[in-house]
Amino acid sequence: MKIRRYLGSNTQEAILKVKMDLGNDAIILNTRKVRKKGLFSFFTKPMVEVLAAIDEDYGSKKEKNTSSRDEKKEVMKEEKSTPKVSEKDEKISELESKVINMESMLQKIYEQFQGNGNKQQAAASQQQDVQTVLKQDENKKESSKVLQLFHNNLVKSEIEADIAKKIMDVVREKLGENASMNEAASLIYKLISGMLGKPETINMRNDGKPTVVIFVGPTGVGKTTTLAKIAANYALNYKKKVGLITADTYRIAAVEQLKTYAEILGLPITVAYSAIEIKDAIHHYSDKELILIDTAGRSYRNKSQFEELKSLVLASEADEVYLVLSSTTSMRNCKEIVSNYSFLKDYKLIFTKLDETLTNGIILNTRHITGKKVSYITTGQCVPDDIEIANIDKITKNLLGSIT
Ligand SMILES: Nc1nc2c(ncn2[C@@H]2O[C@H](COP(=O)(O)OP(=O)(O)OP(=O)(O)O)[C@@H](O)[C@H]2O)c(=O)[nH]1
Ligand SMILES: [Mg+2]
Repeated sequence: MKIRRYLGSNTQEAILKVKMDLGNDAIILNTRKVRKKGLFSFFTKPMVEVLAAIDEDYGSKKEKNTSSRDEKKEVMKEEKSTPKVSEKDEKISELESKVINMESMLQKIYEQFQGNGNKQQAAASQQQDVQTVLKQDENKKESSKVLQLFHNNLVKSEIEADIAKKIMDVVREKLGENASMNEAASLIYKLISGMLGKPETINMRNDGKPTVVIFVGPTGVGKTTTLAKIAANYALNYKKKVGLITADTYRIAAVEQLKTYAEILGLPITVAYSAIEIKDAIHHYSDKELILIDTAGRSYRNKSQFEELKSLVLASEADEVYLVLSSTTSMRNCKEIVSNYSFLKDYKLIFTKLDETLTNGIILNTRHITGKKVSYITTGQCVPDDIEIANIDKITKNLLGSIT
């Protein structure tokens, strides 16, 4: 018994194919609607599948008949005479047994078809699994590349290696290696801006007494210029009564420098040569709302100068101390500077000369090392314009860098 499958756009077409191939003796075992395989099969019209069977001998009989057709033409004509009754019965019982065989075969074929279908399905899903794993792998590679790019940016921004690592460790812990560019960027942004904290400027006293602020820091970082910028802003924009004191008596030019700013701004200025004179000067300004004290730049390597500075800061009983640092300082030197100024109980950070650097790494590093609040940043030599309250958003974006 031969079993074959025929496809047609409709039942008639499929049955015609059966008859063309197997002849009129073919038995139709089953018909069903099927769809072609493929990505867009769902959108195509279903086909009709016909499962047809024919006696195994049919083909050979057909061949034999065809090959000896001419020779036997005459004989066949003779044989066409009506068969005997016993022969008919024999044929019927033979057909019956064939049908029974066919049924069981059909069952087997059906089961086989099912099995194949399952196997095909399993193979297809296996293939899909492999593709998913490959895709995940690809994504993983892509995302770990994303995290690597962000890490590189932090290092390029001159963020200390241990701080950059800490940030990326949190990112990996919270988002995993599969973090997308946006997820990673927004988390790193949050972490950095959180580390930088909210900037804090001068907290004015509200008990009627003047708020005393003293500026300290290494030589030439921009203490005097920054003090002049702040004085101008409080006097001109906030309309505060401001008094200036300079304790930088090491250089005549230093005193003259602040005197010039005071004259331009129309603010009083007092020169203090010692810790006691500072106390007197502050007392003298009791009618003022804000007193700003300039100090001489101190090399952090000069111990005796540092002792003098300590006594000045103590004598001033300043409400606030500002450590002025230039953003052009190397991180190595900056660490040494802040360790030398660790005698200060509390202070806020001012970063100058941001116009001279590309990266803002020093701000995050120093904030992280000292735990002190960031306040102002200065961006040029122009008094009073080139100063602003540290813009955490801008600094964070600068540190985050861009990824293309
Ligand atoms: N580019 C740039 N230059 C600045 C900035 N702030 C100050 N300067 C310049 O830095 C130089 C030193 O400024 P000063 O204000 O005298 O510095 P200082 O810390 O008072 O110096 P000493 O009193 O000698 O310790 C001056 O030429 C300033 O104009 C800034 O934000 N950007
Ligand atoms: Mg100065």
